[in-house]
Amino acid sequence: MAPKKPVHGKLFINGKWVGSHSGKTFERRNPANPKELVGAFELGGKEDAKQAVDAAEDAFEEWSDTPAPKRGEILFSAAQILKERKEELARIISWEMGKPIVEGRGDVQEAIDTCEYFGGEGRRLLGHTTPSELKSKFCATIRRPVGVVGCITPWNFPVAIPSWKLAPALVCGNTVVFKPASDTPLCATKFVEILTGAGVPPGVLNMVTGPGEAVGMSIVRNKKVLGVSFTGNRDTGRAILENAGVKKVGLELGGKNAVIIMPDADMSLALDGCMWGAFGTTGQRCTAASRIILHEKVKQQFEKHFADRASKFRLGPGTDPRTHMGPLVNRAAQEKSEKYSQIGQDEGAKLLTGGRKPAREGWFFPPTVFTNVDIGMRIAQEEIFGPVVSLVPVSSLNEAIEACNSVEYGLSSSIFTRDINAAFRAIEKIEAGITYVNSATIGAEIHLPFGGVKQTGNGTREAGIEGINEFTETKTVYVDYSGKFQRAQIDG
Ligand code: UN1
Repeated sequence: MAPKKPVHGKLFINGKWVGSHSGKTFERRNPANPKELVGAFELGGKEDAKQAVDAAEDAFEEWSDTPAPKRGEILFSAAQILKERKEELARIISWEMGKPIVEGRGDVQEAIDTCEYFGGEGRRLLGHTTPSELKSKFCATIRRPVGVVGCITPWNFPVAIPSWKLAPALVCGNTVVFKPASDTPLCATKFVEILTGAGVPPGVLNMVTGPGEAVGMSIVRNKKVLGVSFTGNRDTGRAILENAGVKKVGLELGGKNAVIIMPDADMSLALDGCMWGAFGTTGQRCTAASRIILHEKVKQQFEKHFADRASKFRLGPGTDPRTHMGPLVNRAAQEKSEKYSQIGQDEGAKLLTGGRKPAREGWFFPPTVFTNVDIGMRIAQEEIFGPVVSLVPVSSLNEAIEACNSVEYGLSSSIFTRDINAAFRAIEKIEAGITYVNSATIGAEIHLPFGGVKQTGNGTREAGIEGINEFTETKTVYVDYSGKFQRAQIDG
């Protein structure tokens, strides 16, 4: 049973659930059935963001002095609570955001993995040591927390992505102001409850719900905030960079990810991979496969089966276990998929299936497949963030790689082939942060770095061992125990 009672969500500042200065709330509705209210959430603003930052600043000294293994233990407890409440949370995710329940469970599992992984970082947070050029001198690096950090998260992985940011931020000794997406405030509230229940002390983690311009930008502009981590759309990412001033900023801004299918590929595997990569989470992943670059020798065979399978997908609420694909997150997302379906037809691509919103309640849109897409067309260049896929025919591996690289983004990519030379050539030449061989573009594991090149980001990576770089400053330490005055570069 999905929870059905509307919630009144509050802000979380200095260890207390509080109302906003505005005294107003905003609503979130079930995307599969917009008549149904998920809840009303406090409409935070500049004042609330400021209060949250002040609370985080006050809590910083004690938290950053807490031994990192103790901070890690709190994350292990959070992982335990997430395990116990996995099913409940998965249902809330499906209800509030729309993804099928099986994917909701995956979202929670990703948060469990992340809390366990970064819990373990409490006993690592490795620096390095290296010899000195001088005698009797010790050289090393240690990691220090950044300070107060702002974590601004999207709705598509409403528990997992917050965990990618909050878990490393906390274990590294930062205090946090968390601004979740306004489409998934309930998931964020639950995650904060769990972290607090696991023992995160008051002031260390604060959450302010509300509009990006008022809340998010106040956090970004606040001089007491020394780091910002953001996942979301490119325009917001740019605005964050422009407003952050001199701060540590980590950005993950989406993709236009491609799967390359070579003639020697296992076709049934490639079909399964493309269905999952393109239509998993209703195409609403930064890593979603929105372009399939097809070798002309397998074009006919592939497009027929792919469109056939896509047209048989069952749309429905995420909470219904029979659902293949849930709704889009909101009306604007549905309109965007519809708009691009029209653009594709106007550009002269051939629509094989989908393209029109169904006559039913909810923000649904069917799997939509275009073929004979020219790589320069807008549907093959712009991020749609919906179940709209472009099949692009090519005649060689080089042409496929060139097509793959012809976009501004560079997050994920994939190639289906049995030819090891082709696979390694793709690994080397594709401009992306992630390349899969014989697997879809989605499904990154949390102990490996996640992020992209070109306009996908600004060079940071989340998750894995590199995930702590975003939330630590490196301090270089020199200890001269020679008892003499020694000058580097001169006395060596
Ligand atoms: C995203 O789409 O922003 O690799 C994150 C994946 C998931 C995370 C996606 N583990 O598809």
